Amino acid sequence: MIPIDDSPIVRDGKSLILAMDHGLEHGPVDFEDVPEKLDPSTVFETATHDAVTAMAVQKGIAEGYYPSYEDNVNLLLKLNGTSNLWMGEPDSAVNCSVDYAAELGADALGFTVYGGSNHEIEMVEEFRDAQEKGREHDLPMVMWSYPRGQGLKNDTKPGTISYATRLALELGADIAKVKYPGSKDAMAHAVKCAGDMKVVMSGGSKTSDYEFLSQVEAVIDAGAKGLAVGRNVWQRENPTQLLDALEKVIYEEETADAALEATE
Ligand code: FBP
Repeated sequence: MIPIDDSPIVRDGKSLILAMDHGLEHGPVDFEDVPEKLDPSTVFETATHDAVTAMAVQKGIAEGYYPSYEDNVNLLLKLNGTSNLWMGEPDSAVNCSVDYAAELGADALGFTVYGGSNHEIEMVEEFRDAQEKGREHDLPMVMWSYPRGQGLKNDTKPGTISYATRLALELGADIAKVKYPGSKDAMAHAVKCAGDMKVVMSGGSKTSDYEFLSQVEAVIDAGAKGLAVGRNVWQRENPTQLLDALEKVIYEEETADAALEATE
């Protein structure tokens, strides 16, 4: 297994993963205000920005669109995913094999684990198969570590997010993508619980430039190694401008204020 810091999805120890699997996870509703983004090429274009270390998509999008972008974008193939039409206890169908992801040119794998769901046992066993197969292909594994289910009333409270990062470390993820636990201190604790595994913050629904950049500044200060973000980038009118600012906050560790001033 190559060291994670030598992976193409990592730049100077950090990652900015642009996620675009929302059409499956949430449905076309996420594109209502930005209908032009229903064309995946538009988001792949955004992912050619230097700040973006990988684009996370499902198999069908990779098959149809990645061949045109393979020279300019690193591919993170999301192996599982479920639609919002599913009304059961949180679960995620495995939609792509590791061998096929490698054939499509993946540079990394992504896998959701809903710790705490009544389906946790099967999900973790599926994760095991994917993680071990990924090792054979030298493909790092990013875990969408999202504890949720009947027994979890609040899936972003500090103790839940630090459990999410620890669970990812112990199950063999290279990067854990977790929700923001509400404060810099709580994120710092979640990062500590992850040992030497990288933690990145999940973007969440769109907020203002300043609010989002300040949250990113806080998580970088807390020791997180970047972002895996979707809506907060591609739902914007000018995603490139925000990526310019994110590049400063994540890789150059500038403040949100300084990054905004330099890029406006
Ligand atoms: P956002 O930055 O838009 O929140 O995307 C991150 C992500 O994990 C996507 O990969 C995924 O489609 C979505 O959030 C799932 O969100 P949730 O399950 O919390 O609704």
